[in-house]
Amino acid sequence: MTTPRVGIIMGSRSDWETMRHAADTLVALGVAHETKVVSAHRTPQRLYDYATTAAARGLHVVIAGAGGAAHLPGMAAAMTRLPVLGVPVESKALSGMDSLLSIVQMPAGIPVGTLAIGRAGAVNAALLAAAILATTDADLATRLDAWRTAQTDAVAESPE
Ligand code: RP5
Repeated sequence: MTTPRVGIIMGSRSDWETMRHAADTLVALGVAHETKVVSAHRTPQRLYDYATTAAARGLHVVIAGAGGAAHLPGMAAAMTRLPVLGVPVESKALSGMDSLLSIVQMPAGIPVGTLAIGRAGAVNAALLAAAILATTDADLATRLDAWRTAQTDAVAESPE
């Protein structure tokens, strides 16, 4: 078993429909990762245990997705020095604006790298995590470059 280098956490199983895109992207790039439901308000002890042991367990980056009053990324960031990338999950009531503002407006001192609302944010969080790891992993850098080249090649010139 390869030690996970990226931890994907989310506040609820209902977030998986969004966060699975982060996991799928890491699979495509060959980045070992783990996924877990960790709620800041429903399972605070699970969050404490996860965040305070993340670095020692070998994780390098944490991707945290949550919706509504989305304090999971900020709380996780408060308890680990690892980079935390926050994904605002699209909420029913406010279309994810609540999630976005909850995650992005961190007071100075504890940063959360905030991505876009929904699937785009989940995909980009994984790409950003891979880019961070690629600074010290030449093989992954090659795979990431190839992924981007494939994306470029897939863009048709004609709209029809
Ligand atoms: C947050 O509340 C979760 O991140 C989720 O986006 C939202 C709703 O959770 P459920 O009521 O669907 O479990 O904690």
